[in-house]
Amino acid sequence: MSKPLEGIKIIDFTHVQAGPACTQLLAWFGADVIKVERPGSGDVTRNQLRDIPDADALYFTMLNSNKRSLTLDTKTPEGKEVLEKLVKESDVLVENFAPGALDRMGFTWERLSELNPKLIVASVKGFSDGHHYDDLKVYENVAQCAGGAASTTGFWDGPPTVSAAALGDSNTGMHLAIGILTALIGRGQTGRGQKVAVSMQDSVINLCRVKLRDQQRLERVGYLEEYPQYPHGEFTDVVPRGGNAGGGGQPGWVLKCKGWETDPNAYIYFTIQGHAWEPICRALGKPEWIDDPNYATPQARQPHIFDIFATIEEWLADKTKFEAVDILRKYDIPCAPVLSMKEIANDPSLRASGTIVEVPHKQRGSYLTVGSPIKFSNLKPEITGSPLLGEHTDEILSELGYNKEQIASLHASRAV
Ligand code: CAO
Repeated sequence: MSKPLEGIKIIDFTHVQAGPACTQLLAWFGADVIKVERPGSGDVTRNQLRDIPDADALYFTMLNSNKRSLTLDTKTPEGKEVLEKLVKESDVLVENFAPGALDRMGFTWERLSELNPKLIVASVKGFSDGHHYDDLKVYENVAQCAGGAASTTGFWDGPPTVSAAALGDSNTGMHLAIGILTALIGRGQTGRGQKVAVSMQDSVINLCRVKLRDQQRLERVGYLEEYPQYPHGEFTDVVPRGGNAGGGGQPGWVLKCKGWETDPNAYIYFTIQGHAWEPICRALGKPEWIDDPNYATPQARQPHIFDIFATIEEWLADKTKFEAVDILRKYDIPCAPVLSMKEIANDPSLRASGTIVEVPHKQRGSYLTVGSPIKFSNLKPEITGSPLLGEHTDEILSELGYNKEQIASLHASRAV
């Protein structure tokens, strides 16, 4: 099966998580992604949080599948020459260096587009160009704080809280991938490349849009009726942290199931969707609630929503999270077990769908990684292990036209 991005050559000048997540996605869909790494060290994540001595860390392997690795010191004249050749033959250059690093290397947007006017240059930075913080280096949690996620996550009596989901890193990479694909379609129309820039702060804000909605609602009416603070608590002039309340306006909460005393994940998320009230009452054995004016409407339920959740927890007390969901699904009630990472790693459905895959690796044996969360009718991405540092250096140099002697001389100069 041919892959839609076959023939697209990408210079992957990315590191850590935000950029590599983007280029990994494009590699899954067929792009030839050449990871350019500093000789000797490579992407810092190769060494970070290692679980096997002398083997690439999972942090690296899980963000760099389906790529080739070229070691290149782009600060040496020889290395710059190789990069220039590569630029002339590539479709996209992706980078997430600190602000100004690519310019300092001598590869400004102007220089790159002079070398190859069709090149798309895609960048991740912490803050967008011209922002008053645009000189800052940024990591995941910094972006979550600057993007409104931390101030709105957690419980009202605790501090701002960051999410385990990589809203600042991988999420930004996904935005960048959309930008790159858009620019590739644009290039088909104009024949020219362009600069695509995504900031981590902006990407987090894009995912926090419902909280920006809530800020405006709060300013207009002074309260937010779906938050646990309503109607008994206090609102200030900023969106509060709402614990596990549903952001879309469907009241819901994380509820204890059998075994919660010893299992930190023996919980389900239970949603009281307006139209599901009748089946919820039937499932819980509370048919009398269906027409009771104290329960019949979302407005009537809200003042004692936590008493309702407590009643549901009584019903859940003798059921595991899986048993509870199996009963509730028959009533069309939106709910799910709170799954641990161990359960996710071993979930047969996730293995069957290719969302979690086991791939071979030259140093590690095999390891688990994520496969494409996007499913196509006519494309089944095959996930391959991440490359070793410089594994494809000679192969890529010879594709660029270097002969054996020239390659040996590049090695001798330590440019590769
Ligand atoms: N050859 C020669 N030099 C290279 C090279 C190569 N192949 N690859 C990188 N370098 C150089 C860079 O040019 C830079 O040199 P200067 O500082 O002299 O210009 C240097 O390596 C370090 O790059 P950096 O500043 O990007 O790396 P850092 O570890 O100091 O910072 C990070 C890391 C992530 C904070 C920073 O890159 C950043 O803010 N990136 C943008 C935002 C981002 O993507 N953050 C998310 C990362 S995932 O959590």
